[in-house]
Amino acid sequence: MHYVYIGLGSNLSDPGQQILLALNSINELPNTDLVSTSSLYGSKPLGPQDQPDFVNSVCLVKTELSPQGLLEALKKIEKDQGRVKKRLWGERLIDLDILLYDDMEMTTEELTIPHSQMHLRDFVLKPLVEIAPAIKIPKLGSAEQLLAQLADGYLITLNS
Ligand code: ROI
Repeated sequence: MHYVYIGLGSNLSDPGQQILLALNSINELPNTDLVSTSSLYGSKPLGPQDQPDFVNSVCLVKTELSPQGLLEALKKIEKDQGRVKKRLWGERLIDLDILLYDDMEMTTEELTIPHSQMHLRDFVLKPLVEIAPAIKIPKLGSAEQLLAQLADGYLITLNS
């Protein structure tokens, strides 16, 4: 069994619902169980500002899928849910990112674990620390400390 943290983000077509839909699909993957899910967080877009605010969340799954197998499964969920690529760093219906996979470190053309930008993003670290207060990112250390050191904040209060 492997323990994997997945980041979820959406800023189109009722983002909160898109996140919940994706969590359901993740829980239905073969040999994969959802262990815990963070609250939903509102955030200002990182990237072009002429796009809607995001909803972000992080979940923990227990899985027998390999990193590559899980990546392909997550891409299929994104596609089935109706994601179409619009522009770089632009709006998205649903984005599913592998953040941490056990304490693995790996880089391929398709996949970098830990996620290369996660330590710079409060909309990733805050929900991560909510469900895993003591979590450490390989080479970088405590997610809680990394969060405290961040200069820029994207998080906003969600009004739903
Ligand atoms: N900005 C926020 N706030 N949340 C995201 O999940 C997110 N995802 C992205 C880009 C477009 C870079 N910006 C984001 O992929």
